[in-house]
Amino acid sequence: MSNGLVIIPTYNEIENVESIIRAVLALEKPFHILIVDDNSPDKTFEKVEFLQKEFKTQLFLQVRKSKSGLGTAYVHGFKWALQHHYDFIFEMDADFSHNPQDLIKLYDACQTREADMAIGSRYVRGVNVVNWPLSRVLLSYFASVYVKIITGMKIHDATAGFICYRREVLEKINLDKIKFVGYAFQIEMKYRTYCKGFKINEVPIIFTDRTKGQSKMSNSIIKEAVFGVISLRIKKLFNRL
Ligand SMILES: Nc1nc2c(ncn2[C@@H]2O[C@H](COP(=O)(O)OP(=O)(O)OP(=O)(O)O)[C@@H](O)[C@H]2O)c(=O)[nH]1
Ligand SMILES: [Mg+2]
Repeated sequence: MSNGLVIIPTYNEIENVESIIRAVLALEKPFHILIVDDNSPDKTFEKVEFLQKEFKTQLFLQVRKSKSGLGTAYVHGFKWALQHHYDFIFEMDADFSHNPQDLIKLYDACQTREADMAIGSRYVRGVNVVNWPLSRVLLSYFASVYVKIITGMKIHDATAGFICYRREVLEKINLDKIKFVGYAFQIEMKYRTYCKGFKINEVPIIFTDRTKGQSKMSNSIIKEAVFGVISLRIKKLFNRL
């Protein structure tokens, strides 16, 4: 049994999925993994099913009918994690942008109760991003500045998707109300956690651009974030968060 579950949403990650699973399960801390796949056309889920024979008690899989966005994939995973009694629940990408070794740092921050939510942050000390085009770095960096101005949250990396939550946080947040799909989802989770008064810590990490597989970033994801932040702030004003 493990007290920590790493949720990894996947869509067409056939080139990454086996290595990321092996890298996480080789860590000295025995985490479990839940893959939430959206019926990937490249059959990522079949590779996971095959690996489940090797990692019977550590690797779990949920396959949804069709591509429905990263936000709802995580909400699905969070509910599964709570039902299965995990105390520490992680968000991580499949594409090795997040170094699996850093899971331990995030875990330690939450396990020692220093944090209820630990964020793997690119912008605590300068900008720690490897191989991203300047346009992506600027977009992501200024997105965080924008979020800080609108919401007042003092978080350097508001769109980060490498996170550890103590289960109490996910129990307190009404997961059925989460509707955002991309970057906005990451911002929304941080804002709801912040508004409930939980302790948020940023742990410095180095983020590396994916070398295999395709990005799912799109203009609609950016638009959702720009308007989403304003709508979150308005909801908060009317006490409807
Ligand atoms: N289940 C599911 N997973 C998704 C979906 N969209 C993205 N993902 C996964 O979410 C993680 C992050 O997606 P990325 O495409 O890497 O998005 P990003 O990190 O913003 O963009 P890049 O780093 O530029 O590729 C990856 O593991 C994706 O496979 C989706 O609609 N459903
Ligand atoms: Mg990525």
